[in-house]
Amino acid sequence: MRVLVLGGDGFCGWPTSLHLSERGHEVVIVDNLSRRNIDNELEVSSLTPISSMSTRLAAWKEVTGRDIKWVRLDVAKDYEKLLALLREFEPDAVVHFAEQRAAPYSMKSSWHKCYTVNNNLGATNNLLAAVVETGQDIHVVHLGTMGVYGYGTAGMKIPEGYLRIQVETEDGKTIEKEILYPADPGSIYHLTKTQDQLLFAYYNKNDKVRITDLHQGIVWGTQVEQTARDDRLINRFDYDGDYGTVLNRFLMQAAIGHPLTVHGSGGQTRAFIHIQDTVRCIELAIVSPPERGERVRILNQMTETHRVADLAKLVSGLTGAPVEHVDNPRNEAAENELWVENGKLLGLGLEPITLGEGLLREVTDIAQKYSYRCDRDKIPARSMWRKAPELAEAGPSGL
Ligand code: NAD
Ligand code: USQ
Repeated sequence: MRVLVLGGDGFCGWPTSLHLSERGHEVVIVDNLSRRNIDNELEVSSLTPISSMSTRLAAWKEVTGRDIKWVRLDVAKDYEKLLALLREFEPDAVVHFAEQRAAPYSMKSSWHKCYTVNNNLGATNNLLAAVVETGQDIHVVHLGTMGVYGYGTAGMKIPEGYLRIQVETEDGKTIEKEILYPADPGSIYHLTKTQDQLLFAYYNKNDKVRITDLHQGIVWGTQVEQTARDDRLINRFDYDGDYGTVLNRFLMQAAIGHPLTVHGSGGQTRAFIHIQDTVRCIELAIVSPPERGERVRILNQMTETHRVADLAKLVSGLTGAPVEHVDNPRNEAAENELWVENGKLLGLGLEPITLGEGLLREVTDIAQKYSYRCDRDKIPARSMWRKAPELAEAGPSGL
């Protein structure tokens, strides 16, 4: 298949591109390198020494003999170039990773809020408008987030995208319907993902665009089979207070003897998936697209759920690192339960890597090996969800 990977230089996009290339798909990457520029803005670098795009692609060619092309363009701004590329390449599928993905970064200032909304919604709408304009039957596979649902489940399992409801009509009848699960974003970043869902629903209804939206949990781990083959192919590892996600941060903190930074009580429960499973899920989604005319297919791309405090305990037990409960900079529920339906990807053949496997290897092979590159000053999460302390007192709203 011909696959266009938008955001193919990123943490999920790079290993996905290599995985798909190795599986025989023809891959073209689009990326504007905004993520690397944000590292410059934040004065931080990936813990792992990532190579430039041209070095990465030359190394892949050298190691496997396979070509991956890279086109540098801004999906949110360069609409005409994107349209021309779709017309020229005629992809069977477009995998859309090209968004600003950090919740803390999206909350840093009003500028960061505007950037995140303009970038993410601009990119998604440009892609969908361009797909329709080409007249081609392109399957759009988007990386969404578990966070669109909020994390409170009122005692029920979160279904895969749609909620079955019953409505009483005026003449006393009961009608059954399926609606998009009510959106409950917890940050400006998560808000953009809930709005992406409406763009997908509309273009799917009006233009019959085939769309798969993968509601992914927090990704942990660094390497996949292909990125581990050569140092020049290594994947990025974010550990800083804005882009580092919780489990990878704990693994790095343990490696350098830093206390594990649990926000508040650590009672927050979240969904997780290993990066190797991410790339497998994306391939599964690509090779079994929805039918034309089928509604947007939503799959929950996660394999297990954990409380943050339990993760800290697990990593501490493996490494001896102390646990520190720090003030939570976010406006989120201190405690929540989370049950998630994920039968669709399992049904397509996903065999999950669980947390127990590989956790310690991740600490030694990646976090310890590159710990000399860590800037300890970048570890604390300094992006605040609310400015005034009196507002923070009010506590989070939500389900
Ligand atoms: P990332 O920031 O590492 O990668 C995103 C890539 O997209 C970067 O290389 C960036 O330069 C590029 N990009 C951003 N805006 C662009 C634009 N306008 N034009 C062209 N390129 C652009 O993020 P990631 O961790 O790889 O996440 C990829 C996707 O998966 C995101 O949409 C994110 O919301 C989703 N996701 C990630 C996680 C996670 O834990 N990392 C979990 C769930 C969902
Ligand atoms: N947390 C800590 N200590 C830390 C860092 C985080 O306790 O040092 C807590 C946070 O307060 C939060 C939880 O861990 O309760 C998760 O935070 P995170 O930064 O790991 O994840 P999040 O901000 O939700 O975002 C990440 C990705 C995002 C993706 C999302 C999936 O950056 O792109 O959409 O995970 S999900 O969480 O399922 O919505």
